[in-house]
Amino acid sequence: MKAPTALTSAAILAGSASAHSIFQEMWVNGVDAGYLTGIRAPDYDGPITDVTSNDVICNGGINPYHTPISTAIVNVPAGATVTTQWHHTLNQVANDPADPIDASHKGPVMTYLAKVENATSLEVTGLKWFKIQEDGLQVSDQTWGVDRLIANKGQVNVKIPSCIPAGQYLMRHELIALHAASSPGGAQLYMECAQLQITGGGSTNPSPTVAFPGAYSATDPGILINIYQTLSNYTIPGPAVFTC
Ligand SMILES: *[C@@H]1O[C@H](CO)[C@@H](O)[C@H](O)[C@H]1NC(C)=O
Ligand SMILES: *[C@@H]1O[C@H](CO)[C@@H](O)[C@H](O)[C@H]1NC(C)=O
Ligand SMILES: [Cu+2]
Repeated sequence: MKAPTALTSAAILAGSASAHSIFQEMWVNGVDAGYLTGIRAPDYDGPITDVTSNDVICNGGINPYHTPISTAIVNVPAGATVTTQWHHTLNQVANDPADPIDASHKGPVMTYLAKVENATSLEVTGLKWFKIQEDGLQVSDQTWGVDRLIANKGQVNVKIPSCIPAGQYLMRHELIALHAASSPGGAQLYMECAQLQITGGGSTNPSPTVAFPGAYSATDPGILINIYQTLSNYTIPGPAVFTC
């Protein structure tokens, strides 16, 4: 990790460990799709810190994908709940205190979908992403999406909208660790994309849509932020969540 100059001692402690995370398995309505099945996961668990890089789309650039990349496209009925699983590393070690992610890595958890022609195509630029889930700061007790992810043993429940058109989609599942985010480029973005075949559904065109890169700026209030204070609000990066 980088060692920015003006950090609190908590952030410096947090920055000393390479305690990152990878989204690596999912369940559809409680049924395990299989380890790494339909998920493009890198071997290395490190973050993306340049929000203008193509690596923020689906990772796989500076952190190359584990090979062979899954060619599975996971069937998901519209309206289903997808449960995602994060772990500290791809090859988990027993009794890892930083599994599923180090507790210092506080920040939001988000999920996006983009309709694609071919969910196994590795060409991911130019897609139109809409947000379907977000979990930022609960102001009352200053707990974050990542705190809830840790409490839930690395799992996040994401409801797939019931009204979107059937077809192939990429699901971009992301968390942003803000422990070093008080200096520009300090926020750590972790994301993987899953290959979905959504069935059923409806005919609603989801909106708003955003581009990656483009949806985030390095100076967004949710990206450039000192979390070592009591926050009265937190602006989750990206667009509003689409609902049917
Ligand atoms: C989808 O993309 C994969 C990977 O590029 C390719 O092997 C496959 O032929 C494509 N399928 C179709 C139907 O175009
Ligand atoms: C959000 O919190 C920041 C820092 O605590 C504060 O400066 C700002 O006024 C707050 N904004 C709103 C809309 O409450
Ligand atoms: Cu980390």
